[in-house]
Amino acid sequence: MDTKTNASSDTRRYRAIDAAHHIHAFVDQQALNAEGPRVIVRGKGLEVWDSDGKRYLDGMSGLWCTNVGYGRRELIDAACRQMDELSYYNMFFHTTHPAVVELSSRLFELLPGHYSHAIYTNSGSETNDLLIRTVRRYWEIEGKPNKKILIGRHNGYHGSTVGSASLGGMAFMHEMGDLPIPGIVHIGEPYGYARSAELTVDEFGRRCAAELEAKILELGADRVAAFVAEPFQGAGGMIFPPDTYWPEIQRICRKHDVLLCADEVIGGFGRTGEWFAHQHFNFVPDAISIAKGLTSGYVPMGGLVLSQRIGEALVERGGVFAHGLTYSGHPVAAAVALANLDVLHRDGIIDRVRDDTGPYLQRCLREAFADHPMVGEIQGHGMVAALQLCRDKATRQRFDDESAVSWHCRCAGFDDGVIIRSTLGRMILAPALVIRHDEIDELVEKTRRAVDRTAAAFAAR
Ligand code: PXG
Repeated sequence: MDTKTNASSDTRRYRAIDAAHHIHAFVDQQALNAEGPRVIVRGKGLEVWDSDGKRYLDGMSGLWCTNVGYGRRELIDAACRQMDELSYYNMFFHTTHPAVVELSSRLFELLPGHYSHAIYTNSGSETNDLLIRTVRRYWEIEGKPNKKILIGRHNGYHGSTVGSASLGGMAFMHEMGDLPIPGIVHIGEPYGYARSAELTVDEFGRRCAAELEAKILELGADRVAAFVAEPFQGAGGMIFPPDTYWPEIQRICRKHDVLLCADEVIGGFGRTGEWFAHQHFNFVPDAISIAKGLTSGYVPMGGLVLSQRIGEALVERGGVFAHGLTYSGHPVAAAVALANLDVLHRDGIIDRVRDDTGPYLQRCLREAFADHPMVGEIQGHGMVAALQLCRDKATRQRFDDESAVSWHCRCAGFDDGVIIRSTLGRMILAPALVIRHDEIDELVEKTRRAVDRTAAAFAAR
């Protein structure tokens, strides 16, 4: 493992300045400073290099976002051209610009016809804050101002701002600073591995969905604005719901006239082998949150996509919607997004995930781990997968300190030159959609070695 002593002088300098001035995301800063972060300096395709020249195969697409890989010339050129032409203009005071117009044109070609409008942002968090405001505004316009409550899920992740962290169900985030804000409640997550022994996976899926109906009835449907969830849960452990879950959720939302909102910040733009994850799970949201893969992470951009029902209400009957960001629809972000969508489309990258590389990754993982004593469950589809680490496969017993176990596995991977994500006892793989077969082989082989090393380290405890 890298140590402070064998790091290069560049690395030591970066670490010293970073430790002095930079507070990082979701980390004990003092512990990080003691160890020193890895300094990533370069990326190409699926590979990144650190400041000591070590190469890593990135099995996490940065942070679920570099869908076309690092360093794609088309995106770089689009950014340069746009900066040269019009580096900035805003969406306020009756103006627009061609970059955002062309992006909308392309985006709504990709989306089914029942979506009509988008409001652009700079991130997933902003998008989900906007989602809260938009669904409440929609019900005001519909003459139902009491329909205000949003229902999210425990362990869901929708971002780090006040609204989006409230919508998410991360208890440790809520504990800091009086979250959630009023009018947001949560139901359980469809985490099938933790179900009780007498339930089948399908029964468990129906039972999780039934929680939504119970919550709507408890609150009163006339007070519930929307249900918001990730089609598959990402940061909360890459949890794929049982097949029975989404059809039942959709039925319940329609029955009680509750808007169904899909947070596609991770699932969107090809991750499951469909353009959007809700298409894989076969349900039809009223609103879709997008970010990350929209620009493949080259520049920040997000957006809230609205169905005709919501879009037309806002436009035709809503008057002024008092919302706007300086960088909504930023021309450089829009130009990069358009180039990214063009590359995904032109090169058939998402079809390849659906028909070739996705099935290959999933098959390789199942071959490598189906009989592994420490892997209790393998979930995933397309270019996303999770391995559930367990103490006892037969009884589905998990480790007491499962975060420490999965963190060990993640560090073993880094050591071996592969980046895989650890969460609450699950290892996640979500490589760029352009991954080749030989890179999938390397990813699976190195993940196997990391899990083996973790099994050896924890076997005796
Ligand atoms: N929704 C979902 C589903 C996300 O995964 C956000 C919203 C927020 O997006 P921004 O752009 O504001 O970060 C996310 C972000 C992880 C991890 O550990 C995942 C995210 C962010 C940080 C860490 O897997 N997703």
